[in-house]
Amino acid sequence: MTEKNSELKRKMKKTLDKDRYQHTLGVAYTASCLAMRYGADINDAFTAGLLHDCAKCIPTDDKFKLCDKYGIQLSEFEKANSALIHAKLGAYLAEHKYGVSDKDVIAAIRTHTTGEPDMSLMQKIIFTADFIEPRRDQAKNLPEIRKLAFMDIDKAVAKILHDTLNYLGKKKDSPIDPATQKTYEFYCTFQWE
Ligand code: DGI
Ligand code: FE
Ligand code: FE
Repeated sequence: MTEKNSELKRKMKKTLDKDRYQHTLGVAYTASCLAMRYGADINDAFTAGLLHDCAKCIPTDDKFKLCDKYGIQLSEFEKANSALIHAKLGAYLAEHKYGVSDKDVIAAIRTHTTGEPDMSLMQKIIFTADFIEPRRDQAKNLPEIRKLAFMDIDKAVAKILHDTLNYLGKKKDSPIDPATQKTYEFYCTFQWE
């Protein structure tokens, strides 16, 4: 592991709770494997995985204060659904607190929750790794999506979005972020079946 990544790993162990830290390691290693498969930079994928949830354990009040302080623009949806804020705030902290300069790594952190249309390989890797890392066990169709992720990442992204929209649609009090919907509309042309 690079010196920089070991340092970031130590920092994440300090700032995240135990479960979130274990999930973070799962995402970092899964993202590295996807990078091997698709020819992305392995160390960058590891960095993005390590930092993707770096803002997750900040109390909600503080998340709003920090976004205000740093001039991070939140959508109406994010203001009403604070669970989504950690993606944008995390991308900011990755750059300004943790010293990441790679724009693609920062973008991958920013879009890891909702995705966005026409993502780069690194963005798709983090979006997918977050969903399939070994400790995840709640989502339907995980075995199939895990296989698909290593066969055709666009199809995996499409299926993850499809299942997420389906799941949120059925759940009470879980409105769908227009950003997630837009991402699905872009990726649904990649048919997984
Ligand atoms: O941070 P993680 O738990 O690893 O996973 P995540 O970043 O994908 O999701 C964070 C939270 O955001 C999770 O509780 C699910 C929720 N979420 C993702 N997309 C949407 C959403 N919530 C709503 N209401 N609408 C969405 O479109
Ligand atoms: Fe997250
Ligand atoms: Fe995550």
